[in-house]
Amino acid sequence: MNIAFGHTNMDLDCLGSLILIKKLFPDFRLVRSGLIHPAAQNLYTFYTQYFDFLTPKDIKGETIENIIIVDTCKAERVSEYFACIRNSEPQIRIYDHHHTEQCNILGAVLEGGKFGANTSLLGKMAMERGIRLLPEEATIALTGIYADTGRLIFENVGRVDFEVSAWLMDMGASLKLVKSFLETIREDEQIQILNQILQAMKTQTIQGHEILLGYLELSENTPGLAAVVEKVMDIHNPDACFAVFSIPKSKTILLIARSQKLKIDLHELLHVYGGGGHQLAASAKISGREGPAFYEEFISYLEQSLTPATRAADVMTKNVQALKEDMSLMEASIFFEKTDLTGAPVLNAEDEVSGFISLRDIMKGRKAAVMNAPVRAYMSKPAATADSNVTMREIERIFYKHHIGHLPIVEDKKLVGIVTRWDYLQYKKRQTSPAEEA
Ligand SMILES: [Mn+2]
Repeated sequence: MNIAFGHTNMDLDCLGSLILIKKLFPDFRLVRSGLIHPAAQNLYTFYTQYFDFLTPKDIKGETIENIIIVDTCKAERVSEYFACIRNSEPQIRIYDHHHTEQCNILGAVLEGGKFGANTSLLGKMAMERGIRLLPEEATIALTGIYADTGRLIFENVGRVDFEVSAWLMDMGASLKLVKSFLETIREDEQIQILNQILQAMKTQTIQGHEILLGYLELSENTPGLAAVVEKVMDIHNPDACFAVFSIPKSKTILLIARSQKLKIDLHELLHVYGGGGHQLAASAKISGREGPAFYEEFISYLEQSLTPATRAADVMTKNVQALKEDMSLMEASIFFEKTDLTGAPVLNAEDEVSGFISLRDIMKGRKAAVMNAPVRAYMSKPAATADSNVTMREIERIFYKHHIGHLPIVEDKKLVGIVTRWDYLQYKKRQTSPAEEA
């Protein structure tokens, strides 16, 4: 007998992968986990018949020749199946997109790669082999891709995720159904917890990062807490969010974390608490601790462990060229032509930044035919400035508030640098995309 399965607590990407395994390897039977992730429950209920699952019990006593594992390469995440496989020495093949993880399933042949979703890895194979899908199967697979890629926007997304998604649309996938299966908050309980945690959350600046922190006691463990925390992220848009749920009855603490910056590496941070996940999303379960004491300890742990946020001094261009207030518009115009700049800070007689002049301001002077007028008369003033200690968050706010594209950086009233909109966008790109691996 040949069998295929995914990790325990099957999620949407796991189900998407399995439906494609069924098409790619028709002589393999799918085995279901005893646990279905709450986010996948709805899709599973509607489409069970398309998987034709066996349970781990069904394979007890069978001789297993071949095994395919999807969406994990960790032995501890497939132990429920192996507990039922005896008297067999099967060949094991793994299709897993967690390419940075170390495989610990002995003797297995691993096929992986950089895919936002595991379903995309198998979808690419199916696409290349010219396999056709039923619309329902295409919907299941596309839901898997959308779920694991945050609807094709996460940092792990690559071109191939889009290609496979387009192919699934051709196969008749329904975006309406995909959307309905992705609704993560649908239980009254979840909505209640969302309201409570929103009340409890407060923003704290730690090492220059805007951190949202919250503590909530629950009477029992409730499924779908991660989805609740993701909603909170959407609403508040902090650099990172840490929600501590305490269940006093069982002396358990659930710590759920989400980050928008690689500088706040959650995988690294939650490691000490035995947590799992990746850099931007992780969680940990802590047993035998009192909630309030743990929460307090965790905040001071964050204060000590977070890498300081990027500041103006880290990204600014130094040696900025500036203009003088009493220069004429004509001289300024020549300066812009020579330097290819579109704007520059203006200094007064004391060499302090007193305004900012752009090419557009000079055009106004040209229209009015007053090119002999001093820069002072056409510059915008006072110029928005900031010191070199301001964080990128604060710079973002200044840009939005004043609708400007250049921010002169000043120390002791003297110009020391400039941060442009371009610098800011480059920084934003960097903070969620890790450098390409060799
Ligand atoms: Mn996955």
